[in-house]
Amino acid sequence: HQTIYLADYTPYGFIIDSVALQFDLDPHITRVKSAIAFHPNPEATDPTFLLNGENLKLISAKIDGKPVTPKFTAEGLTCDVPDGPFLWEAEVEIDPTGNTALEGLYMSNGMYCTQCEAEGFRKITYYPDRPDVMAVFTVTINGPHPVLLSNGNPISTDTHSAQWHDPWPKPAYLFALVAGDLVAHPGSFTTKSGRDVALNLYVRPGDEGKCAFGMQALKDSMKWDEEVYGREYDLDLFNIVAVDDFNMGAMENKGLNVFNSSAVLASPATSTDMNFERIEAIIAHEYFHNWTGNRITCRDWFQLCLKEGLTVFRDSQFTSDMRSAPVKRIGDVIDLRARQFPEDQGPLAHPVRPASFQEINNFYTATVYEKGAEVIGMLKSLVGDQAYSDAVDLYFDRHDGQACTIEDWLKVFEDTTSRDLTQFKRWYSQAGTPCLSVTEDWDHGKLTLNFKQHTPPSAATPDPQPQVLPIAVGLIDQDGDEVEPTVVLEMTQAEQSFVFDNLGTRPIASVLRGFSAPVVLTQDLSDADRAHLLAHDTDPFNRWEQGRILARKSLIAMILEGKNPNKDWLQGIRAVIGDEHLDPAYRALMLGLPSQSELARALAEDGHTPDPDIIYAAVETTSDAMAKSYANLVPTLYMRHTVTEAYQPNAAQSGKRALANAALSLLTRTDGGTAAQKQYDAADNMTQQLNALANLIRVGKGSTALQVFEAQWRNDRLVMDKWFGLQVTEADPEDAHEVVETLTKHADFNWKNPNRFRSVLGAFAANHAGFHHASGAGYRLLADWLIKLDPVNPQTTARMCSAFQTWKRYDANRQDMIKTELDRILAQPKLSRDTKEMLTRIRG
Ligand code: BAL
Ligand code: ZN
Repeated sequence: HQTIYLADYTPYGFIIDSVALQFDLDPHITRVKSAIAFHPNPEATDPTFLLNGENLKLISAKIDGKPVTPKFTAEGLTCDVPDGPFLWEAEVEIDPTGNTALEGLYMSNGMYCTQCEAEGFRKITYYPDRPDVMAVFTVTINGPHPVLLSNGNPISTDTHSAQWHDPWPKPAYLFALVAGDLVAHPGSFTTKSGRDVALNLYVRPGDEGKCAFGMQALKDSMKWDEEVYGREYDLDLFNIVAVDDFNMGAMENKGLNVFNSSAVLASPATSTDMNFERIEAIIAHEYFHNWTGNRITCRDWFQLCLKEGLTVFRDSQFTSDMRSAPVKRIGDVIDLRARQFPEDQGPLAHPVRPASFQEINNFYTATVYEKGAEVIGMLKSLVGDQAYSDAVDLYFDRHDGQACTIEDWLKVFEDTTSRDLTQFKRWYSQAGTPCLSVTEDWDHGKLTLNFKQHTPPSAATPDPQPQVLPIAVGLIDQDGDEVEPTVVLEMTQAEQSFVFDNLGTRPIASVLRGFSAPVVLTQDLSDADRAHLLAHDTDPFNRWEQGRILARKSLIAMILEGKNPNKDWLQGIRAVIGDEHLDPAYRALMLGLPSQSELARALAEDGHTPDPDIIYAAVETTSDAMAKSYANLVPTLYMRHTVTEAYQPNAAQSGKRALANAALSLLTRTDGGTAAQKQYDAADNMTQQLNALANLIRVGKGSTALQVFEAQWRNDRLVMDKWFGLQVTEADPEDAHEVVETLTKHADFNWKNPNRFRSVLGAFAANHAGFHHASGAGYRLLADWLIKLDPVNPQTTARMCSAFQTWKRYDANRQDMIKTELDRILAQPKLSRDTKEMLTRIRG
């Protein structure tokens, strides 16, 4: 397979004046007619006329009305064309039913839908399928379906035919078509300049009751983008469609967002608080793309973080404003450490803007998205809020309607702030998580913080250079008072010291407040100092972080030295969770423990070989110790925060439920499941029902509830995904692989549906000790399923290969068994480009 390099970019040889498409829909033989007006691009150096195409049957091709015979290439076709403007017309045949990869035009439960990002449009017709080719589309859809949708505004709708026009030039990846027997949940929004926008959420009949929350989230997003970024919506219509078979979470097609139904459908009875929050964030994310992605798009796919990093950053600002900012920040950091750090520290490490790829689908990663958002957060804290806002305004003014690069993005910051961002740009070009260490000198009222940074080399970045690090620091004195409020230190060198003067007694430094840079911090603080920060830090992130570090140290001492859980840590957490002045959601986070794979990473970082069984046992013992130590507080916490009013998915109620459910998990360890069974029987919402069920499974009393649950929800796909997933997540590691085997034989295990596949196999890869079972059964099982799925859906298969990315952490036996499985998959004839690239990189 061919490797594509950022350095090789050249502009396309032609500019498109207009695109007209006609679809005659048929489940097996859909005809697509295209009429595309081209003229030569004066800025291009290569005049070759290339159109991408994949799995297309060409019926006819004409240039200026005359039939032509194109030459087919690996990428599509090429053809001799006139010197000046010309009209390309083609007719192709495609098979939506046979399209199980879910890229291009495909069927999901009898409805037609599309997914074109990144390179799916070439499976619909011959076209220059690259983001820097932007065009105005007119689309005609013929088919016997009540609902026929495409981008933009409808210009005519008859029975069995609809015509759409999108006035905004767009790249092909933003094209969308949906057709089927759908019902609309309508809404409306008036923009700040008075434009009335019709809103619709289209769902399959039966799902009407799951639309209200998504619709409200859309309106909240539209309002927020006007208020915070000054961005208004730009069409008369905004449609969202829910689709059951979808590789990603959702897709920001212009005026016609297509959503994985799990990322939009919500009701109290079927969705958890976490589902509601995620749905609100994804709706916001896709909506915000209208400006950061659609109006201003990417020049090429190497620039993916230009739209994704920025849009993730924007959606996290939105969630922070809608809910609790500290809780959102802590959740984001937990997620970054769980998904991005392993990527950045293993064989898949790549820069936020990669320099090369084989299959772009493999670069929709936590690094591009989440680290990409962290980079923007750092930029904002370096330049300040006002300068950030000015720079972003300039970005919109200067680049509206263009396909841009990271250079364009950084330039607006340089132009508005006169800062030189040359060194900062390394955040886009270097892979790897910087390790930051800090030591202190104390001398008569003067505290010196001595920082060192170093990024481990990787295949992608063999010789990393120092990064620009915004390090937010505050000082807390021995009485627990803040003697120095947060300042942002700007570190640019490999080693650098910062001085705080005129201090009375020696304070404790609260470093990297708010997780101001995505680094691994080593700070030489005593446990007593950490406990002091846990009790008194004014920065909510760092307060939580100190608890987390103490928990991790306690767990690692148990794992390596067989010690008991640290009593001071238990005591410190107890004080926080019992403090009724604190937000319940925040207290629930305080009760969390580092994940088992995070512990494995920490051990490996310190040169130890992690043993998944011992890690599992240490976490269990610690949870038991918490349950015992907090035994006289837990029932009160549980009772006090159990919500009895009508269910609302808002932050206040969901925070209470999070704390009550964290308390229930501890309670179940001492009462054997009595309270969980009671909660299960009384639950009128999915948050309480599912949490009770998890606790029952954990204490071996889940079988009846699981049957009851299945009988109640067997006709609800999204709830059944939870039923499948929970059994795997909560399975005892010893028999997790057998649980998975059994579930994969269930009549409803429709493995071609990505949500269902992920609910079982994805959950399995996340059951750390179960997946890494010493027999290797877990590795074999996942490999079997990846081999089976690859010919059907390469994208979802490749995504799931990352379960193996940490393989070099483990012992020689496990490494050998994993290697055997990687090689077995790699030896499959006709392995997809997606999976092959992933496994080759992981294998190293
Ligand atoms: N653009 C792909 C889905 C998303 O990031 O919104
Ligand atoms: Zn996005």
